[in-house]
Amino acid sequence: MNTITDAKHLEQTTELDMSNFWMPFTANKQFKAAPRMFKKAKGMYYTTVDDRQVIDAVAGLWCVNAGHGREEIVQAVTQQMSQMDYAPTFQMGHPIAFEAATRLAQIMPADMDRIFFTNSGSEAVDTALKIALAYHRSRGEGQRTRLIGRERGYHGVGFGGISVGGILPNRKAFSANMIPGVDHMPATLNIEKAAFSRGQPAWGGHLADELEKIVALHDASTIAAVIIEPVSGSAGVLLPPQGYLQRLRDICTKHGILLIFDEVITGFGRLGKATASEFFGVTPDLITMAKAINNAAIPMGAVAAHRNVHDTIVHGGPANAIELFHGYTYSAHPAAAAACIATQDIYEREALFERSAAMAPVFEKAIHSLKGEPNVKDIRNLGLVGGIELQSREGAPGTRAYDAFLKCFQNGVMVRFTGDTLAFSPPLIVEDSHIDQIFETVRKAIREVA
Ligand code: PXG
Ligand code: PLP
Repeated sequence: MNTITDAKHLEQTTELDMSNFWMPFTANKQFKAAPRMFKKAKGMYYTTVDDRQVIDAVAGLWCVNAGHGREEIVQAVTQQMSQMDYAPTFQMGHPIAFEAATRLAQIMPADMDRIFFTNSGSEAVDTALKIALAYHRSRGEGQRTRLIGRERGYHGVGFGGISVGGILPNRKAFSANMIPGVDHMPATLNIEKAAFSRGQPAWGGHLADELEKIVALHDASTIAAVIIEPVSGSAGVLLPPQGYLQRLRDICTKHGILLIFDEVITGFGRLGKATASEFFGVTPDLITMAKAINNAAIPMGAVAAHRNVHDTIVHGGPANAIELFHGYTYSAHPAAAAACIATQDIYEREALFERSAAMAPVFEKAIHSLKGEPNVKDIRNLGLVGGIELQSREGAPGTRAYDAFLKCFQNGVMVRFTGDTLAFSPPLIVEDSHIDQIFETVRKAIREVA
């Protein structure tokens, strides 16, 4: 049994049994031997169990876009829980579910206003893939079953998501059971050609043409959908080269293939607009979202579908028949819906998407000021997302970034790391002084792990 016996790490309790919680995406043994624990969060800061203030440079896990502990959300959820804790949305409804869908529809690209609720990004991804298959079947093209993802893509952890995803460790143990008929386009990162680009790299737009090669191999008549993250976060902040997304859109349109943008990270102001689709001016057929949909207060995800996709499925069948055999017990859970509406109110009232756009140049300047520090191999940024890729240590990949992450935490900054890339995605309420504190701490940490 792993326990923390050092009373100073804990409030009130002197011993915490850590053996039962099997932690997600965590080195369990390493963590439990030297835990990092938070007990409170407000605004830009966490408080550790031993009462240190730690600035949140990643908005939790890319999700707390309005900052922590927002009273309006707490009140909306509390009020909803006491009024009605739960009601099903299978053959029943409650107004707040419809209201939440309408609020989301208002900020989605034109005509992408049909909203299916899930409880996470992973579920949103599997839902979107299933909608794509159902759409083609409704059109009498049920042979369109192939799905196309991208190397280094992250689409959550469901079987659908890991099949189209391209992060090898997430797939390896399960690789014999991937869903069949999936191909992957190449990732867009090329450090030799585009190191230290500010914003979208000039090199690499032609990589979209790899999709044509896959289409030529299988024939468009067998392909249902292409799914990509407009900007990928989890794999280490990979940006779409200039022109790349529009080219993918054009190829998909030409061949009748649905395009899915996985906006679980890019949605809700991360790039300075409601969606990356709006930011880049490229409209997909389906958008997945989660995380900042309700400031991560209650688990929630969603898929926004273009009316054409929705209407093809929903208006294609008889009036009394269930059109899509899919849904979750907690789809549009009242508490999550209340949090969603309260969060959208905050985004609107405080103009946080615009604020994000306004802070992006400050963030860009600060992160790129680390060029030239020891082992800094590349720096990539767009909106309020950034990555610093460090040179890996010989024979020990990932350890340099982990050590830098630890130093940062000890010095009051929580960053995220993946491989040897440090990732940043601060809450959109971030101020100049926070940005200074974050990157000066990171600078010091990088020097210390040289
Ligand atoms: N799609 C994308 C693009 C994501 O970033 C998911 C789907 C899955 O969402 P859920 O809610 O099922 O986790 C994500 C989630 C990291 C990290 O290390 C990123 C995510 C999740 C956990 C860790 O950067 N993104
Ligand atoms: N497993 C069993 C046995 C169930 O009855 C259900 C839902 O009724 C599920 C899984 C799916 O749960 P959820 O709807 O929360 O995704």
